[in-house]
Amino acid sequence: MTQSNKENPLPRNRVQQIRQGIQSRSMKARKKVENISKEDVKGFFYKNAFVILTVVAVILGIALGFALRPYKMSYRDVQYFSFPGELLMRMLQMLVLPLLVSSLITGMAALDSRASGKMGIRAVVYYTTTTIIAVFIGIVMVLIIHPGKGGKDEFTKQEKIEQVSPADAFLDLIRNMFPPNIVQACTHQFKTTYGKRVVHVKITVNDSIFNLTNGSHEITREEVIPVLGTVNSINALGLVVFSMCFGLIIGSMKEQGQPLKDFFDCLNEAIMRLVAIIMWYAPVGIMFLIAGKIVEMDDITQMGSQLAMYTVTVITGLLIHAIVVLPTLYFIVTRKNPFVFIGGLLQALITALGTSSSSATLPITFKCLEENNKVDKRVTRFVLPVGATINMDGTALYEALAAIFIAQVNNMDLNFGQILTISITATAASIGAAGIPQAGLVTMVIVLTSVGLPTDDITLIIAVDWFLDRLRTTTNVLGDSIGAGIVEHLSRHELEVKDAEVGNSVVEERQRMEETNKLIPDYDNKAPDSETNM
Ligand code: 7O9
Repeated sequence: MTQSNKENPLPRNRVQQIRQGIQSRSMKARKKVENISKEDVKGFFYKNAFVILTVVAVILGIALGFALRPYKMSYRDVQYFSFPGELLMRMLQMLVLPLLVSSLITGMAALDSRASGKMGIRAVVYYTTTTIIAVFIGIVMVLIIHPGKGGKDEFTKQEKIEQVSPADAFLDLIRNMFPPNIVQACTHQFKTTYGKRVVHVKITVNDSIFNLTNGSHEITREEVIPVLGTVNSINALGLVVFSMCFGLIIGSMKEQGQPLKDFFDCLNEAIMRLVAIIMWYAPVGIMFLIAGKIVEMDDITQMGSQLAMYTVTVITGLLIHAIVVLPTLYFIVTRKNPFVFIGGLLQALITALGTSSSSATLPITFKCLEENNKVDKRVTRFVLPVGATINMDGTALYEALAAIFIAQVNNMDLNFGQILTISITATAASIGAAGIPQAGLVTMVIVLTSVGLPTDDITLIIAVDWFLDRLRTTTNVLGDSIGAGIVEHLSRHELEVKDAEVGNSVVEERQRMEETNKLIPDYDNKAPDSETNM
């Protein structure tokens, strides 16, 4: 056997065939490489210009930040230095209000109540599932890694944290859902503060034994009472509730509602074009935001080992959620490669990292999803603003994890019931964050008080909060975007049915008609029936 194989391993023509195959393949490959013209390279860079520029900006920002650290800039200088970054934040925030309102109204108006109801249920199921998974990951990570071992002897900072009553925060949330003045809702949120009231109490003393202090006395006592006030910040929850109802009604008004539909459609399109312009400035802004933060931060080498372990735990939890859970969920539902989808979102994710605000990132998230990932506009317009307001996976994971960490540093053992309470309050806190004024700390206080943990210990983790906030925000934005992809896939049948009935967007429709007109110069004279069917 072996001998015959050695003599004649393969017939001669087969060998030739293989040799030719290899030659032709290498020729093709060489041709392909030779054919990559300057235009192709240019095309690649042009198509991915934003992503490349943004990644370069992050690298430059980090390098610049660390290069400037030794100079120990004053607070004032750091503020001047970060000014270009501040400008980016202001520009993005400028667009959020008109974008939120116009996209929600058109998103709701484009669908009938049944289709939007189905889509809404899918979105809500997705939001709750991912938030619960996130909380679960946070709890498991903190229980496994146990970063709070050995008491809190390392910490010195202790400050007073403002106390809020969970009941008042909850009422504020509901109040904010129904703003009495829609113009005020664009600038203010309701917030309960606490005032003091002097109460006069009459006490009648009847001392019959010593007969010294007989008679009635009036005692004045101070009582803490809740006072309704406002704080300066956009009431996203109120605007979302109003815009959704308004859009739904316009949608059901048929022709009568058409002028308003066209108006908001046009407004939305105009804002998106402004976003396209601001995106050119984004890399510069991101670079200065990151560099400024690095210059400003405290010395990391002095961070206590517990705090370092805590940071590592949060990062691991967020990474598991963002790189394993969400992509797997996307793959299971759509059977498409989740990392291609995430690749299209890169710029939004980096902007979230730079700005640490998912609402400021919203305009870029829209652009990435609609243009790179080709997600249907009716879905993004509906799912993204709602997601930015109530879906915060990273925040939920973080709050549950932080609460248990604080219990660990206080050497408190939590039973199953307490852990369950923490998960429920952390989920609720992440959903309600946008409706609770100055949420960051307030929601944390609520989670801690729900199981009787000391709220002053929040100051222990404030030192690393600026950093972890950025990662949380990136996870939040990723969660919203993957949600849009999943909801689109699940709602494709309703969308197709709707497609057959009406066009997608007025502006697009008009563009499409103009293009058709260009292609067929005498369109008016002999437009076939089939082409006018839009
Ligand atoms: C993070 F819909 C919008 F875009 F108009 C909108 C506007 C405002 C949406 C949300 C908000 C808003 O106020 N959000 C908010 C979020 C308010 C308070 C706290 C948070 C939580 O923020 C996250 C965190 O700290 O974990 C994170 N920084 O996703 O922006």
